Formats: sequence, structure tokens, C-alpha cells
Amino acid sequence: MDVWSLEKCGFDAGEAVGDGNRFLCANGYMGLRGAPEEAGRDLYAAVTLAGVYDRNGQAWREPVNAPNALYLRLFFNGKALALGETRPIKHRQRLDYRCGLFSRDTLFDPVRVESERFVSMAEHSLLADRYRMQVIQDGEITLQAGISTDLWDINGPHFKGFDFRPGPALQVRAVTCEKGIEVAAAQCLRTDFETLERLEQRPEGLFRMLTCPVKKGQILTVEVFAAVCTSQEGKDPAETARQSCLRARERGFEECLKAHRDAWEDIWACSEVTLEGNGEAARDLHASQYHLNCIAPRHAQDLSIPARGLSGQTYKGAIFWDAEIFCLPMFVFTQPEIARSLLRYRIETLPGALKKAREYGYRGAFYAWESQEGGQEGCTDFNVVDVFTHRPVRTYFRDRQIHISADVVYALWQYSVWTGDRTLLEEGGARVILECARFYLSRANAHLDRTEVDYADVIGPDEYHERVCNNAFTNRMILYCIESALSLREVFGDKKAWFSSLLKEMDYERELPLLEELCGRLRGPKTREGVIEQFDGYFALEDCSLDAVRARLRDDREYWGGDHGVAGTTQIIKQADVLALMALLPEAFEDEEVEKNWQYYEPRTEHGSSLSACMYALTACRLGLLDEAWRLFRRTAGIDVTGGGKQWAGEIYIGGTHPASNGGAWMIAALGFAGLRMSNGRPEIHPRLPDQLTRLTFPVIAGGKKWTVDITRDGGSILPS
Ligand code: IFM
Repeated sequence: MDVWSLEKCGFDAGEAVGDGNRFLCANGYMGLRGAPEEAGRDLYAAVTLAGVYDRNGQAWREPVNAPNALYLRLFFNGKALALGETRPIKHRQRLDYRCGLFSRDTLFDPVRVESERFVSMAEHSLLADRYRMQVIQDGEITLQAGISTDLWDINGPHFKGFDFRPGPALQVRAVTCEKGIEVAAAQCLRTDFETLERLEQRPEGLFRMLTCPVKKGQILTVEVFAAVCTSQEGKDPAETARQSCLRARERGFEECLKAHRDAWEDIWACSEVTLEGNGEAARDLHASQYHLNCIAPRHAQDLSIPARGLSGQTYKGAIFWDAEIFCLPMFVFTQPEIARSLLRYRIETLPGALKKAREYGYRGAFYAWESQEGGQEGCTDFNVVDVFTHRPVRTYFRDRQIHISADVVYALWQYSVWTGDRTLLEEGGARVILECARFYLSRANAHLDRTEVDYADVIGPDEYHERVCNNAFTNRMILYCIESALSLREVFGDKKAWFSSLLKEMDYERELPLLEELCGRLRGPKTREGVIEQFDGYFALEDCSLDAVRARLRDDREYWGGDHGVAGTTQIIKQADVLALMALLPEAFEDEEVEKNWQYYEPRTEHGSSLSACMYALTACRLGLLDEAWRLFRRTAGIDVTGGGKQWAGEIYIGGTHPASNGGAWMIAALGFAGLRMSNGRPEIHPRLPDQLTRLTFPVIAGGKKWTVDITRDGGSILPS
């Protein structure tokens, strides 16, 4: 089987939302959904921009979709030949993961359309398409080629209007409603046929209408070059976009494609994990790595990865803990400069976290649960809409999911341990850690009659149980944060002056002893026969099966959490919580304890979040439960091939690609099956290959050097490359 591509035959408009995700092309700057060239909002076409947000009225802020400058629509003798409107005789579409190339082969009566397109990995503002029409009968072809403004928006429109400019390159300029960010798109063509050309400006875009008589058997080709720029990167984005697509036209499609392919080759050279023994699993892992690599910020140094990547506006294009805990490890070990960008995003957005803490009456840094530009909180108090009453449901993710700040600290610290690079700590990371620790000091619940300090009224990773007390994950991660803050003294022992002046500047002298005190007083986990209680009172909840809880649902889209959710009064949890802790801090727990907790929590976990299966899989590897690990690996790696994962939280659409699962798939292969870990600054492996695999190989950057890991059924090696 071809382990490097995804192919689909036939076209079903009912599957357009999912196909747009599965066939995504992206380059970290923008994502082009896998819809056909002729698609508008009906088929969920969108070009989603990274880091450009807008709010229209009272609706949620979300990322902005740029005008679609790869738009093409075909007519034969005046009749449209368009997927979604015209039934094709045959249709096949394919995504080549090796080089992010989307292709289609559609046989309409009487024209066959074959095209290839990409979002350039070599030049971030560029997109290109080569569109071939083979005519089966004499007649007249009209091609509508231009920039479409008919895009799928969840909470749009996001532009005040459109300014259309004709010329050798068509241009559409628009300014966002909230912040006046200018977004410009340009398009130019290269055709191998003579046409009559007329310009059409319509509410849904600016187009060239190219008409030409055709003979049976004739083949016509048009190359389309498009560019998108915004005022966030420089002045006069319209002119920059215009020049960029005209330059690309001079080079031609083949040359642009070559540069794009070369860039992808470099990405795979440092990140490809090869699995042998199971073709489907190998393909799924390539899919995962493709999806994560194609949305990684490469054009900027302080952008991060949204929870649904660049596949649309779901989850408000926001950055969750997914980025640090699930996406980061693959980049740390393969492309550390991208890992730095994800972490720099948190350093740069510290002011947003300080502001959020202040708003809630705390000190220090309380990071946004759903972070947008500048660290602005995108999460609202009502994040789900009830399917029965159609009313917003009060959710507490924004205000009580306080583990987010500790997750940021965990990532910063792990990065410096794994890479040995302390510069990020010096360049703002240490300040982030200290501000997060300060937040937890001020958020702690101390009691006059007890020594122990609680964290009450929180939400752990399992979001079905809100407003709980002493969530084991949260408390332990807070401890990690506090210990990291205290360890900074040793880490910067040789730079005492620098560190002392930072403490002074932050007016931190009083806090250090308090942090030490908190370490000693923080409530540890309660256990029952070796099983950690997820939060105070969890064991007293109804202990029933997942199926029993599922049977209580009255609607497929019903939200399981919130005030009336079916899971809230039971021990059924949404996602790895205690087990996530054990996967993140493996040395803190003995095997026996881990096994007991795995056995207890796995059957009680819905895996209702795409963040869940990989945490369990990592632990299953540790315990040698390799069949379980394999099952969870397949679920994790296959998510953006099958289009799995939950699509709805109540009435809110939450589908898209799943960067956290994509990163999770790499973690299972590298950290789980290969058992990669750092020991005294050197990488080592502890292989645990499931029976389904015969070989696993991948490159790693660790301790400043390049290594190759190679594992077979007879053992494994990690050697300098
Ligand atoms: O961050 C996750 C969260 O843990 C569960 N709900 C979805 C979020 C985004 O993936």
C-alpha cells in the first residue's frame, strides 16, 4: 500500500466538512482546506490565516479567513461543471503527504479536469495550482478564475468590505472589522491557450472570465499563482502579494513546485518516523506527521499551534495546552527552532497572562485557557450550547482550568532539560516560571486550622468534572511549577547576579521562602489501594460502565459535562487525567502504582478528547501492555485519516485536524515504542516494539547532536548520524 498518500474516490458534498480537514494543505502561515477549486462556502472552502484574529459584534473571536485566490470554476457551453452541483462521471482526489500536494482527477461530461496544487513550504505567502482540462467534445470552454470572497466563516464576516483591483495580477484588499488588519490576496495566470478575456466584479469576488472554442481531444492548461499577505508582516501587503504572485508566474509552476518539494524533503529528513510491518499504521503516522509539520510556524519566531491547526476556525483558532504538552515534543527532538517558537509565544504573551490573573484577583501569570494573539483569552464563560434548550451552558474552563500555567512551565523546563539550551530561560522563560509560581501562591487555599494547602474549585484535564477540589493532576503540576521556580537558583548559580537582579526587578524576595513553604504544605494525592483519587470525592461518585453512561444520552451531540451532563455524577471521565500525570512525570511513580491506576482508569475513560488515547498508550508501553498500546496508537495516529474524533460539543462544531493527536502519535512511536529519553544530557532508548511492527527508525536531535534510532525485533540502537 502507498504509505505516503490519502486517496478518495467519488464526491459527496455531505462529507465536505471532513474532507476539507483531511485533505488540508498548509505551511504554518495559512491553511487551505481540501475543497475543490470551484468551492465556496457551501463546500466549506477557506484559507485560514495563522495568528490573525477578528471579532464581529458579540460573537466569538476567531482566526480570519483570507479571500481565496486559487478559485477556478469551469463552464462548458455556458453550463457549470462544478462538484457539488454537477454529478461527475468519476472523481478521485489525493493528498501526497511527502510534499503536501493535493491533486484531483474529475471526469465531467464532457471535460476531464486534472489539477495539482500546494501551499508553498518554500515561500510562505504563495499558493499555486496547475489545472488541466481535456475536452471530450467540440464546444466552448469558459474558465472563471479569480479571487473568491465567498468563504466559510463561523462567526464572520470579518472584513469591513472588499477593495477589488484589476491588473496583470488581480488583487483583493480587505480590512478586518475589529483591529483594521489589512489582508490582501493576489492572483495571476499562465495559460497555454488563447482566450477572450473579460473581467467580472461580483459581490462574491473578482474574476477573469476566459472563453475559448475547443475541439474534441484538446488539452488546455492554466497555471494559477496566488499570494496572501497581511499588514501584520509589513507595509502594503497588496503590493507585496501582487509582486509575489507575478514573480512566481515568471518562475512557472514546475519551478515553484520544486522549491516546495525540496522544503518538504528537508522537513522529512529531520522528522520522518518509518514503521515497518503494518502499512496502514505507517501511512497514518505519516499523515499525523504531515498534519503537524504543515501547520508549524516557520515564518515567525513566536507563533504557536492552535488546537485545530489551520483547518478552519474551530476552537477559535486558539492555543491550548495541546501545543506545549502534545505538539512540542516532536519539535524539540526534530526541529528545535520550532519548539522555541511555540515557547516564545508563551513568553511574548506573558502580559496577557498577568492581566488575566489580575482580572480574577490574583497575582502572577494565569495563562489563557484558549489563547489568542497577545495572550488574549478566547474562552468564554459559556463555551457549549445545550442541544435541548439551545441555551449557552456555563462552563468553567476559562476560570478554573488553572493547570494551564503549570503546563507552560513544564514545557519550558522540559525543553531546557531535553535540549540543554538555557537561553530561552534567560530570554524571558525564567520570568514566566516565576510569575506562574506567583500565581499559584496567590491561588492557594490555606486554612487556619490545617497545615495542608488545597487547590479548591478547579478543573483538571477531565473536563466532565467541573469545580472539584484537589485534582491530583493539577496539584502535582503546581508542585512541579513551584519546584522549577526554586530550581532556577541552581540552574543560574553561575549567573547569580543576573538572577538576583531578575528577582529584584520582579520584587520576588518575599516569595521564594513562601514557595518553599508551599512545597511542604501542598496537598498530595489521596489513594485507595494504590489508586490515586482523581479529586476529592471522586471515589464516592457512581461507579458505572461507559456503556451505561452512553445509554443515558438522548442526543448524539449532547455534551457529557456541565450542570446536567451524563458523566458529571459518575466516575466516567472524558480524558486521561491521573494517567496524563503519570505519562508526563514517569519517574515520580513506581510501575506497580502506574499499573493499578491504568487498570482502574482506562475502562472509565471515554477518550472523548483527542488528547486522551496517547497518554494511555505511553503508559501502556511502559507497562509492556503492547496490544493496548498498539490499539491506542492506531486510534491516535489515524484520527486525521479517518476523520474521527468528536465533531460536536452540544451545538458547537469542534471538528478539524488534531495537532495534539498528531504530536501524540510521534510521542507513542518515539517515547513509547522506542522508549527514547534523556539521561544526563544523552539520549537513550528502551525499546518496546509491538508484535505488529518489525522495524521502527527515526532521526533525533538531542544534546546538540543528530542521532538515528533504529529498532528491530532483535533490539535497537541509537547512533550519531
Ligand atoms: O485542550 C483540549 C482539552 O483538554 C479538551 N477539550 C479540547 C481542548 C482542545 O483540544
